Amino acid sequence: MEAVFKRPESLTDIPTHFCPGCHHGIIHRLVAECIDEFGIREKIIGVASVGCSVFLYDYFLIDVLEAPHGRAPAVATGVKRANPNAFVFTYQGDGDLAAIGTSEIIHAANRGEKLTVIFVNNTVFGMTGGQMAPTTLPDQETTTTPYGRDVETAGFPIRMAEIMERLDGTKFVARTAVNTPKNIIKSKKILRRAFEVQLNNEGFAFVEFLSSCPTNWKMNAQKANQRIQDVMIPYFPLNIFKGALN
Ligand SMILES: Cc1ncc(C[n+]2csc(CCOP(=O)(O)OP(=O)(O)O)c2C)c(N)n1
Repeated sequence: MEAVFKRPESLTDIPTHFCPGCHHGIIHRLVAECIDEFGIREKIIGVASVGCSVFLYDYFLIDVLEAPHGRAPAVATGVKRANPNAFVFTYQGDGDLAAIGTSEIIHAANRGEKLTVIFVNNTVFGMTGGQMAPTTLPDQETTTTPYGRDVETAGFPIRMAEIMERLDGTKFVARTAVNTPKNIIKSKKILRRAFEVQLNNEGFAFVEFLSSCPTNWKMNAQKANQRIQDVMIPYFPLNIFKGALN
């Protein structure tokens, strides 16, 4: 029988443990396809964050380092500077990148480190049980905002891609989603371009993925995809903020 669909070689052959409807699996696949297509499995080094993203090292057949919470861009900076020919990327959640790690991401981007940052924004602290993250939407119920996020006391959701866009050190900045087949196809193009930016030694690339967390959002996978469309995208618009697809 002719195979029309197969696992990228950069992914391990083990079943995923992510919750049903979680988007990490789709994003992993897109990253793995890029690694395979650019033929960089032997020179790529991933830096995983703390949170559900950490399981990167279980699912990728590549070298992966684990950074302390939020510190992936700092660790990746050291890895890349010590190995300028390596392809170095971080893979971070919103609690990791936009809360405890805000300082590291801002300064790595501002320094123009030649890194590729993959930011998975699911608007909650997923692994620890659904607490409010900086990206939690106004009125969104979480375990620490049981009556909904009140912006008067809990502040506003942070739009990280827009902040990255304003820094002189960044070369490519985009926000994308994988909630529909069309968005997945677009995401692949964006991710490929983000890879090229580092492969061409151009500089810092940042791709924000709007991602689902059906377990902590307390809804099924289908409704979670709809929530991304109806609630998240209006607040976090999909766009290529800096740079362009070739
Ligand atoms: C220094 C430190 N503080 C707190 C924690 C606990 N902790 C583990 S995962 C996590 C939240 C991660 O949230 P996010 O980055 O949004 O990732 P997700 O699980 O949603 O993918 C926290 C606070 C930790 N591991 N280390």
